[in-house]
Amino acid sequence: MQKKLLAGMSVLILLAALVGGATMALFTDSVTNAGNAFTAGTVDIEVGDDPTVPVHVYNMAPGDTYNGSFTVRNAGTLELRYSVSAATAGPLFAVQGVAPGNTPAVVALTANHTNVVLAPGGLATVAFTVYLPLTAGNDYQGDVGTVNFTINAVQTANNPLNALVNGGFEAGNFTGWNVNFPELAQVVTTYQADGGGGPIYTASEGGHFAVLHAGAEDVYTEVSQAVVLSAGQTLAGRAAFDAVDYLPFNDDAAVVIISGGPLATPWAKSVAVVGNYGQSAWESWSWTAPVAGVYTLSLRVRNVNDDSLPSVALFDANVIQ
Ligand SMILES: [Ca+2]
Ligand SMILES: [Ca+2]
Ligand SMILES: [Ca+2]
Repeated sequence: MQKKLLAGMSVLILLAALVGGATMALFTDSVTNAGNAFTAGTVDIEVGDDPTVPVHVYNMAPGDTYNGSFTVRNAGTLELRYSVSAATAGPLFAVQGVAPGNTPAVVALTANHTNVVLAPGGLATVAFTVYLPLTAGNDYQGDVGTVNFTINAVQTANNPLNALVNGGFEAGNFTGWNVNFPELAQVVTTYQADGGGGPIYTASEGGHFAVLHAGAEDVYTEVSQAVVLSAGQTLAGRAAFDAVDYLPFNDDAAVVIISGGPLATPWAKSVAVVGNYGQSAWESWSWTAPVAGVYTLSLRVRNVNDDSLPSVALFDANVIQ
């Protein structure tokens, strides 16, 4: 492919910081027992010394990479956690013309941009690149683009990152979980397989675990919980399956990760796997988020082919690592 050198191209990179401010709801005490004043802390994040000054990059040629950075500062009185996102605008970042030669510039945040903790007064540098591909065509000559960086900050106090509530069911109930058929789901301390004739299970972690019974044919009994994960964070847990049925009534159970639709199945069992009336021991499963996002952890079991001899799944020790 012919590489086209462009002249006279200018790129405007505008640093516009949206300051995510929040005021913590502590309180001021003014009762007669003097001297007990409490003052609300503040969450306040700033960009650079003067966030209104834009960075200008002129004369980018296809193949050029601009390496930029800016500084963020915790100007409040509370420790905070911030995340940065970048949004582009302008023709330099838009697809133009027809392929080949219609690849626009791209911006990437390269460091320190997700869930970075800053103490009061603390500084951090956010690095980014703007890259104009060699395959950019003449349509991009002279074009201008703008990048807006948004920094959202929240307090870290009493605000644990990515909490999974009651992941090991130690509350003794389903606090934190969505349960679609409560009559088919219990939190227990022991479970005996095969309706009381099989092996006895105790908790894999702590003293309690969840037991889900299959219900109507081909309908999952499910408990689920949404969690926020950063890229590279891992969800893990333990599960076991008690086949109460025989083939061809291939009841099954699974741990499913949902984001929009089903994304991954890090654990699954069925009658076919454990054998007629069989069961598995507690097994560990894990799954790592490829990108930051909100994911739903679904624990489930169902009857297959009919609704009799409902099989059972056990779940425990769900954690974010
Ligand atoms: Ca437990
Ligand atoms: Ca069994
Ligand atoms: Ca069944």
